[in-house]
Parts: sequence; structure tokens; C-alpha cells
Amino acid sequence: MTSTTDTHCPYCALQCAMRLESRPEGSVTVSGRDFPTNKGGLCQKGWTSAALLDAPDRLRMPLVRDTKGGPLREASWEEAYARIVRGVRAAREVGGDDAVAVFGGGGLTNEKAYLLGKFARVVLRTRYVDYNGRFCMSSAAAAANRTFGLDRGMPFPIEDLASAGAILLAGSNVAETMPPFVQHLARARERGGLIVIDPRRSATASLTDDGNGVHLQPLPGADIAVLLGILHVIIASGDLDQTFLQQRTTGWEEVAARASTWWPERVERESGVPASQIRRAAQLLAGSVDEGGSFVLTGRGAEQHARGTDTVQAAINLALFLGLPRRARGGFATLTGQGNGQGGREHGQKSDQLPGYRMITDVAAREHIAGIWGISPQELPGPGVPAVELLHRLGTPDGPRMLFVHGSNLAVSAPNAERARERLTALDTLVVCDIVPSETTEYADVVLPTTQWAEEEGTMTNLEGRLLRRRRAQPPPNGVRDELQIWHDLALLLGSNASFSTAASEVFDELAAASAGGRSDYSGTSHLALDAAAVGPQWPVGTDSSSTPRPFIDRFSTPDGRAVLHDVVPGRPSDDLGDHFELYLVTGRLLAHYQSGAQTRRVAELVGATPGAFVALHPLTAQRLGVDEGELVEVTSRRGSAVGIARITRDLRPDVVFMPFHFAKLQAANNVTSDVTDPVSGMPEFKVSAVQVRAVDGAWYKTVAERAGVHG
Ligand SMILES: Nc1nc2c(c(=O)[nH]1)N[C@H]1C(S)=C(S)[C@@H](COP(=O)(O)OP(=O)(O)OC[C@H]3O[C@@H](n4cnc5c(=O)[nH]c(N)nc54)[C@H](O)[C@@H]3O)O[C@H]1N2
Ligand SMILES: Nc1nc2c(c(=O)[nH]1)N[C@H]1C(S)=C(S)[C@@H](COP(=O)(O)OP(=O)(O)OC[C@H]3O[C@@H](n4cnc5c(=O)[nH]c(N)nc54)[C@H](O)[C@@H]3O)O[C@H]1N2
Ligand code: SF4
Ligand SMILES: [Mo]
Repeated sequence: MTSTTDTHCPYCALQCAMRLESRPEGSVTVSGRDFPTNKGGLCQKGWTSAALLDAPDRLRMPLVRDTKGGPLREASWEEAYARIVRGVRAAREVGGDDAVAVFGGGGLTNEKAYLLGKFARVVLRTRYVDYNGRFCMSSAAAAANRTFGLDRGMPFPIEDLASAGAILLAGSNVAETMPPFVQHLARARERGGLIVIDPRRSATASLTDDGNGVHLQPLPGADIAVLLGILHVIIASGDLDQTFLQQRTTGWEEVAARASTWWPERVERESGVPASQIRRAAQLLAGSVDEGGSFVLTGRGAEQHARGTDTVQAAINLALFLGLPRRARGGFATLTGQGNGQGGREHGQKSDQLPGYRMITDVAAREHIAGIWGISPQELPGPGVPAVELLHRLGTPDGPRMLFVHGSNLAVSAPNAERARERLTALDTLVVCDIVPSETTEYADVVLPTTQWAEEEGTMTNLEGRLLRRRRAQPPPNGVRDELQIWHDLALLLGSNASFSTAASEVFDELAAASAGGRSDYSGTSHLALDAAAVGPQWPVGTDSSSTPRPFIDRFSTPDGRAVLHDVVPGRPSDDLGDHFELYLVTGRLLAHYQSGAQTRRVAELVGATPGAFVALHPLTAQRLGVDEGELVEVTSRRGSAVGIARITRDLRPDVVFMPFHFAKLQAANNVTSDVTDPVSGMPEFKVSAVQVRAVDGAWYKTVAERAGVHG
């Protein structure tokens, strides 16, 4: 008999609702379901997501490596666990509790994110826990926390966008990264009010064609100047919301003074965006505040810079000057990326946080969480370090000697990836838990096979801060274990008597209690309540169980209720042009692939759509470098090189080249990127690197590629 399960997509933060039909012989079909974010729609990755369930090389047995450099071989769970326990003991003998580190992922369910943090702090007793959300959302989170006192990426229901007269997208390419999102832009486009800031004419920038809006195409990293220019015009035209600024914010006078020095012609000189476009963008935003509403939204293009927090801040400042957050129609939001990017950063994978978005240095928070975990506050470790710093410390004399990775393929996705791979090699023991072999499992001493999305129960928190249920449609393959089970088993074997339930609903109840009274309070809901609701609530969901769709309408979450503006100044990228590195490389995403590609490079239809890396460049640049369409080119920075097929296009500025980061080995864009990070958020500068580009000999490449095992 066919069984039907209502769940959500395994991939991005839009968390499109889907229905899975599982047939007895094992085949699964996917269809879209109505939900606020997707209205029944799915993208190509969603449609093809079931293909991953029976990937031919799916991990089905633990693997261990007997000697460094030797092969991985199949092992029993008992043997793999014993190896891990030995590794933990040996590392602790050398370096104490902090000799073991944990790296998590924003794709893990809330239940797993919570238990992984608990495992790190209670069982391993290490301060070294962080996760790939540092690569993703941390600049926006830092800017929101310091301004609003709360980091809920989208502080309103996504459906509020439907009436909008103007929407500014700074560094977000939703047409490829969240295709069903484009329907929420329809009204703004009809009114000619879509504003896209992107150094590329991305698929989303093209949505402004035919009078639907305006595309501002600055130099990478020049957004602060552009946003200050727009603010300059708004202030000069008297379109600022003075009452709102006076009553509900602080710090706006300094920002106004700064903006007064960034007139549009100066911004044009700095960023390359014509002054007329800056004025147009300002008019569109100001003109729609009372006409359907104006919205300012940011994506990774604004954030993944050495000054990412300040860039998001500039966008927030703009929204505050227009008084957007006080309106039911209008506001500022950041578009969270990973499936559980929002929930994953609330419950304790981040080095400085405890569940409920509590700070690990806060005495009351430590007491509360220690109470839930049955330990004394003194036993709780202190704050660790952000992801990139954690990677840098691996295998150094004073750093961690053992690492657990759950839900990240960092050998491909970490910045300056060659350095990251060297650090993995320097570890005594690397444990990687995944559903498929990845470029990171290639470095592992122990590989643990785990369940995936349609095989597990849990909850996710989507980009609106809305809780939803992930449901099990079919049993996992024999030999595979749920991570809740893995942490339960390892806790026992490592001599901990803390409770590690293997039932997701019980873990949720514990998480809910731990979050009670915290900034992201989930205490008023449960699996049962979420199952009964047509659409889940947006947090905080306190004891009265009510949803909080628009937390900032009347007051912000800062101690005095006021939003705190911060003065920010334009500057140059940290990895700037010079020394023969005369072009900027921008990295980003393609429709058909997800992240490091560990999942989507295994789905035939997606590989068919985009088989390998390419390097997009402007015709003038191609001509100057003597590169033809389809030729192999190599992109080199101060750190390393990556290759791809040349794609010549007018969608780029002549001073910018683009590469997707979904491909591995010689095609990995992160061989090139810099691991300099934003000082506030710890986010790496993925979006801009100074590079040189040259055509390479195809025969040479073929030999090297074959040796390195590159396909596509
Ligand atoms: N298909 C697909 N969808 C995804 C993902 C995926 O891997 N594949 N990943 C998910 C995740 S985790 C995330 S974080 C989101 C990311 O979603 P997006 O933020 O939309 O994705 P990106 O392609 O990384 O970056 C967006 C745009 O920023 C532009 N950009 C680069 N530099 C700058 C700059 O200096 N200023 C400005 N204004 N723009 C710049 C790039 O040209 C790019 O078009 O997507 C989610 N959805
Ligand atoms: N150059 C460049 N680099 C970037 C970016 C960029 O724009 N440019 N973007 C950055 C961003 S925003 C992000 S979010 C990162 C993401 O990069 P990664 O952290 O590498 O993310 P994924 O590729 O999604 O890796 C997730 C891994 O976990 C596995 N997995 C899936 N579900 C589970 C599960 O439930 N449990 C476990 N244990 N494993 C699971 C998958 O098979 C996969 O191997 O990349 C960053 N890197
Ligand atoms: S937009 Fe995101 S959540 Fe929706 S189907 Fe595509 S990958 Fe899945
Ligand atoms: Mo992300």
C-alpha cells in the first residue's frame, strides 16, 4: 500500500512543504503542498530530492581507518564506537577536555542541534563547539542582535511581502536560491518597485527588466557606500520617519551625519553605480512606505565580507530611517539560508550560546541550562571560538586533537580550503557523521552513517522563524543510525549519566524547557501541538502558546526597547587588488546545486543540469586574457587555484569574475577564497577575492583531474 507523509524539503530555509508518497517497493514521489513560503511550488532540487534516499553509494556501515593515509574499511558500530572512545581518552590525556572539538551544521533538526550542543558541553565538556552557520548567517545575526536585541531573520510573515510596493534585495539571488520565493515579489515588480543590488546581473537582477525595477551593479564589497547613498537621498528629500527615529531608536544622528557626506555622485565614484540609479532606488523605497509597504532584505552577498556585519547594519539603518519595522506592511529581514539555519543557531551549536539563544557568559543563563542538564554551572565550559578560528587551531600544539563533524562538508565549503584540509590532516582523530561519502569523510578516521530527512522525525525553524515538522516517510536502511541514537550511545560509553533521549519528541520537550524564558522561546509548543496546527507558529512561543508574527511592531528587544543604529563607513575588501591580482572573484550559488554539492552532485538530473564548475567573465575581460567560451581557465589568488569552463557573459562587470562553490577538488572555488573574517561575526570573506585568470591547457588538466578523481 502506498503511504503518504506530509513533510518539508531537505534543503534550504524556505522549507517548502511537500508530500511524499512511498510505495512498498521503495520508490518515493514528491509533490508540493500549500504553505506560506512556497504556495505549493518547489524548485528543481525539491522535486528531485527523493533521488538521494537510495543514492548508490549511500553510507550503510561505519567505516574506520587503521593507519593515517591507509584506506577506510567497514566496521561494526561497536568497533567504531570503541575507536571513538579511545580517541577521546587519548586526546584528553594530552590536552584536557578542550582537546576534543565539535563542528555542527545548520541543516540539522532543532532536536539534533540541541543535543549536539549538549553532547559537546556535558559529555565532552569542551568549549570548542561551532558550526557552518558561521559561514552563512553570522553577520546578519550579529547586526540584528546589536540593533534589535533579537536575531529572527525575518521578523514578519513572508506573506507580508505580497502587498509590497518596493522590495530592495541586497546580495540575494532568490531566483536561483529560493525559486518559489519569487512569487512573493510579484506585486512589487508589477509596480516597478524591485531593487536588486548585485555585482552580477543575476537571475534575480534580471527580474527588474521591463520596467519592473532597478538593478544596481556595484563593485563587490561596495554596498555600504550604495546604501549610504540611498539613505542620503531619503534624508535630503525629507522622506525620513523622524517621529519613529526619535521615539524608538538611538544613534540615528551619527548615521544621518555620515550619510550627509555620501551624496550620490560620490557613491558613483566609489561603487560604479550611477547616481541616477541611487536616486531612483531611494524614490521607490520612500514612495511605497504607505503604498503597500517597503522592505529591505539582505542575503549572503551583503554578509560574506570582512565587513559583513557593517554592511547588514547599513541596510538595517536604511530600513529604520524609513520607519519600516513599525508597520504591519514593511520591514527589514535577512534571508536565512540552510534548512534549519534559523533554529540551528538558537539552541547551542554556536560557540558563545546556550539553548534558547542564551549567552554562555550570562550567569543566569548558565544556571538555568545547567539545571536542565543536571550539572552545576561551574561544570559548563565557557565560550569557544568561531568556526574559522576553530579550524585554524585544529592539530596545533595547544589546539584540539580530535574533531566530530555533524552536517558539514567543510573540506569543500570552508574558506581557504587547502588550509582547512591541512588542519583536518593534522588531527589525531577525525569523526565524520554523514549520509553519503563526502570530501570531508575522505579525511576521517571514523565515518558514522546516519539517517536523512525522510527517515527521521523532528522540527525545523524556517526563514520566518516558523516551527514546522519534519516527518519520517520510510525506515532508514539497515545499519544506519539516527544521530540521537549515536549521541545517546556515546554518552553512555564515555561514562556520562546525563539523559540523551532517542525520541525526537522527548528531545523537543527538553529543548522547549531549556528555551523557556530565553530569546527564542519554544516552551509553548510540542510535536503534538505542531502536528495539530495547520501552519506552525513563529517564535517566541511562550507559555500561552501564541505565535509572534511581528515581534518589533511596538518595541524592540533591547533593554530599553529602542533599536540601536550604528555608524558604519565604506571601505575596501580585505583581499584587495594588487600584485598582479587584477580581478575580483565573486562566489555564489546555482539553481541546480546545494552548498558543497555532497548531496546534489549525486542526483543525476541536477548533475545533468550543471555538471561542473565554470568561471563567468565579461567579453572584454575574456578578450584581454585571450580566453574563449568553453575553454578551461584557472583562477588563482594569493592562496590557491581552481579551474572551470569559461562562460563569457555580459552579466558581469569587466572587473569581476564569478564561480559557484558547489564543486570539489581542482574545481573548488574555496581553494581560492580568503579566510579573513569579519571581526564582529567571525564570518569569512567568501564573496570577494583578488584573483588572476588564465586559460589552461586542457590536456594538462585532464591528466591532473584524472589523478585527483575529478568528474564532470
Ligand atoms: N540552489 C541553491 N539554493 C540555496 C543554496 C544552495 O547552495 N543552492 N544554499 C542555501 C543557503 S545555505 C544560503 S546561505 C542561501 C544563499 O542565498 P543567496 O544569498 O541568494 O546566495 P549567493 O549566491 O551566495 O549570493 C547572492 C548574490 O550575492 C551576490 N554578491 C556577491 N558579492 C556581492 C556584494 O559585494 N554585494 C552584493 N550586493 N551582492 C554580492 C552574488 O553575485 C549572488 O548573486 O541559499 C540557500 N539556497
Ligand atoms: N566560496 C563560498 N563558500 C561558501 C559559501 C559561498 O557563498 N561561497 N557559502 C557558505 C554557506 S552560506 C554555507 S551554509 C556553507 C555550507 O557548506 P557545508 O557546511 O559544507 O554544507 P553542506 O554541503 O550542506 O554539507 C552538509 C553535509 O551534511 C550532510 N548531511 C545532511 N543531512 C545531515 C544530517 O542530518 N546529519 C549529518 N550528520 N549530516 C547530514 C550532507 O550530506 C553534507 O555532506 O558553505 C559556505 N561556503
Ligand atoms: S526552494 Fe529550497 S526548500 Fe523549496 S524546494 Fe527548493 S531547495 Fe527545497
Ligand atoms: Mo548558507
